[in-house]
Amino acid sequence: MQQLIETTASLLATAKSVVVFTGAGVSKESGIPTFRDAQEGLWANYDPQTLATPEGFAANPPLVWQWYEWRRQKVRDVKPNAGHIAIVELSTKVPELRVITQNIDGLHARAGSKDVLELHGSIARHYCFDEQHPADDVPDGLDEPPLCWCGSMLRPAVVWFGESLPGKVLGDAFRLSKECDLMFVVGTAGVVYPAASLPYIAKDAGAKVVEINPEPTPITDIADVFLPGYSGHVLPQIVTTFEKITGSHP
Ligand code: BJW
Repeated sequence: MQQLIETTASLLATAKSVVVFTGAGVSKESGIPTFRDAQEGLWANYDPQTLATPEGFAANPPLVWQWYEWRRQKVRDVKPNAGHIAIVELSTKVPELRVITQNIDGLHARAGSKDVLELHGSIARHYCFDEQHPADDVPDGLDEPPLCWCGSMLRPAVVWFGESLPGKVLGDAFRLSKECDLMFVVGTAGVVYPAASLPYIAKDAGAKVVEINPEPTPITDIADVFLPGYSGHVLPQIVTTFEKITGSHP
């Protein structure tokens, strides 16, 4: 493993433009269940792939609203972990680093990452189901969706299956993936599209791909380096090794 970390640190030492593409695994060590794990307790009998659809919301608005309230509460109660913080540290040591995340939890920004591209929206914001009017200051703890001024139900500002990703964010993510020379793929199962296409775009354009995940994924096949492990453990080791080989101790 140390050899793989050293190889990764050497790639970083020559990289001019780095993208860190993350999924639910990067927040796991903060105590946020991964998307596929988000079926704890009360939610054990529900399929997240059904809850996270416009059809699921239309069929049972209070159920989907309460699932997101439960997750919003969890997000509020936790802190960024060593993995999120290591990404911020790395951003101070390379010419350019951007975070592209599928996560809706806002933990990269809370750790200090700037200009994070949130492909799947944010659990902290809301808009209405029918007209997409944004809504501020939605109270906590409601059992069912409150109504917008137009009468439509409010919903979380996240991207559900079958919905389009925000166009500008997705366009920027495609561009950065084409232009980077090193992409880290951290804590994603790599099966939800179009997000999962980003590592392939980077690879096809000539970037090196480093994957961090305790389990192999479809992306492992194209990874130049696969680091099996937890991001909160592996990312800080990369920072320390990078500092050693470049003499860039703080
Ligand atoms: C650790 C760890 C630790 C654990 N450290 N790692 C092309 C082909 C096939 C299908 C499609 C396609 N293009 C579009 C589609 C349809 C669909 C899709 O992709 N379906 C697939 C399931 C097949 N995509 C869409 O519908 C998208 N819209 C779209 O494309 O519109 C146009 C269109 C529509 C319909 C047809 C065609 C075109 C929208 C996708 C929106 C996804 N939204 C969600 C919900 C957001 C809100 C919420 O969170 O509730 O986003 S789904 C869910 O998956 C969530 C996540 O962001 C996303 C990715 O999940 P992620 O991050 O990979 O998490 P997990 O839980 O799956 O995996 C965790 C990983 O971490 C694991 O690998 C662990 O091993 C690892 N891990 N601990 C590091 N400590």
